[in-house]
Amino acid sequence: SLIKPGMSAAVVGCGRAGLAMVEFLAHSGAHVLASDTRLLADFAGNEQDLLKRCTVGFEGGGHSVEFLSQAELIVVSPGIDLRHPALTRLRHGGAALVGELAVAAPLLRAPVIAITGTNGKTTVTEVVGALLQEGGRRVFVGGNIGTPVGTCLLEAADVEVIVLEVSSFQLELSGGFIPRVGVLLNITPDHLDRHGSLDHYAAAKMRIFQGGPEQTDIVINGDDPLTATYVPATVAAAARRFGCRQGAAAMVDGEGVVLAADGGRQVFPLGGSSLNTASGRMNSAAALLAVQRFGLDPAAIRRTLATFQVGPHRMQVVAEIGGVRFINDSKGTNTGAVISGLRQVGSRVILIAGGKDKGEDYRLLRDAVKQTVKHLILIGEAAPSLAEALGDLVPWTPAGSMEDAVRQSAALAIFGDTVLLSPACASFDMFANYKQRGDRFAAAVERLAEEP
Ligand code: UMA
Repeated sequence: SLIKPGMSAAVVGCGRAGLAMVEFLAHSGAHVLASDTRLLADFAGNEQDLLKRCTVGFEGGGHSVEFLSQAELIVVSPGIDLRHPALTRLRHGGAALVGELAVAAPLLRAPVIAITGTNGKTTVTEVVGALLQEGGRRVFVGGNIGTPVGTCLLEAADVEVIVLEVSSFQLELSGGFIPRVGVLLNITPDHLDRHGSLDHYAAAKMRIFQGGPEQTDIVINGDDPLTATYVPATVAAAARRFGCRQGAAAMVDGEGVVLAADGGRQVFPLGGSSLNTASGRMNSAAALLAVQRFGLDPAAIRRTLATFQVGPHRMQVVAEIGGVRFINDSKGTNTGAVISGLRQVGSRVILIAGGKDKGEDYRLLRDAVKQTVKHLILIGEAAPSLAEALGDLVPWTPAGSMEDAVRQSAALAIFGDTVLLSPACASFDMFANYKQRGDRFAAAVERLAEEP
C-alpha cells in the first residue's frame, strides 16, 4: 500500500472525492494535510467538522509548495488541473503526486469492473451494478458516478464486485490501478481544456488497459473510429467488441443484443425498455460483456434490462405540452453526446446549448445541426463560440437564463417539434452542476405547463 500509518499525506481539493480521501487517509493512520482554493469557512458545517477531525493542517485560499511539500505523498482530486503552478513545481522537485485510483489500487480486495469512455459511462456503470445485484452479488458502485473511491475504501470491505465509473481525470493519475474488467465505451473530444489535446485525452483513457490482456478483460466499442485509432494493437487483438457490426461479441441487432457465448448465442431483447435507444442498445451490449465472466442467469439479466430506468438528465422527456416534447439532456456536456441526442430525436429540434466552454471545437456539431435543428438558443459563456461555429446554418438567439431559454423555445415551437436541452458544455458558469441545470430546465418547463 502507498499508505503507511504515521506517514504524512496531503489531499489537494476537498470536494466529494477529496473529503472521502481525507477521511480514508486519517482512518489509515496517516497525518493528513488538506488544501483547497476555498477557505474553511466556505465549507458546509459537516465538512468543516470532518476537516477538523481528520487533518493535522488545512490550507485554504489556494495550494502552496510550502504547505504541500511537508507531505510524503500528495493525493490530487480529479477536478484539479495538474498544470497548477504549485503542483508543477512539486512534480519537478520529485514529489509523489497520485490520484485516488493509485491509492485504491493495492487495497481493493474484490475484482473491479472499470468503465470509461466519453459518453454513456454513468448509464453502463448503473446497468452493470444492477445486473450484478439482481444476479445476487454484493456490489459497490461508485467512482465518477458520484460515490467517491475513498468511500469504497472505507465501506466496501465485504463486497464481491466493485464497479467503478472512471474519468480521464482519474485515469491520468491512476498509478498501478489495473481493473479485472476494463470497458472503453467510445472516444469523442471532451475536456480538451484540461488535457490539452485529443491525443492526451485518449492517452489518459487508455490507461484503463495498462495491465494488458493478461490482467484485464478488455471490452471496447467495435464501431467507434477514434477507439480503433487509439487502442494499442495488443489490446485490440485481445478485445471483445460490442456494436452493430457482424461478428461483434455483443452485437446490437434490431431492438436487442445478441451475445456470443460458449460457441452459441443468447438474445437479450430490449423492446419496451428505457434502454431501447441507439445509445441505450450500445450501452446494454457493453454491460453484457462487462459482466460475462460472472456467470449470471440469462433470465435475470433479461428482467433487469427490461425494467432498468435510465437516470434523469439523459435524454429525459420531462413534458409534452401542446404536441411539443421537452427533453432534458443536461448531461450532454460534449459534442459527442449532443450529436447522439440530436440523432435520437431525428428532426425539428429547437436546441438549447451553451455553458462553460471546455475548449471543444463546436464545428463538430455542424452536420447533425444542419440535419436536425430548426432553431438554436444559446446560453452561457460559450454562446459566442457556438454562434460562430453554427450560426450560419440555422437561426439562433441568445438567452440570458434557463428560464428565458425555455420561454423562447416554447414561443417558437409548434406541434411536433422537440425542445432539447443538450448543452455541449459544462454548467459551472451558471449552475452548481449539470443536475441543477437540468432541474432548472424541468422547473421552467413545468411552469409553462401551468400557464393558461
Ligand atoms: N478546487 C481546488 N483547487 C482547484 C480547483 C478546485 O482546491 O484548482 C477545489 C474546489 O474548491 C472543491 C474541490 O476542489 O472543493 C472540487 O474537487 P473536484 O473538482 O475533484 O470535484 P469533486 O466534488 O471531488 O467531484 C469529483 C468528480 N469531479 C470531477 O472530476 C471534476 C465528480 O465527477 C465525481 O462524481 C466525484 O469526484 C466523486 O467521485 C463529476 C464530473 O464532472 C460528476 N466528472 C467529469 C465528467 O463526468 O465529465 C470528469
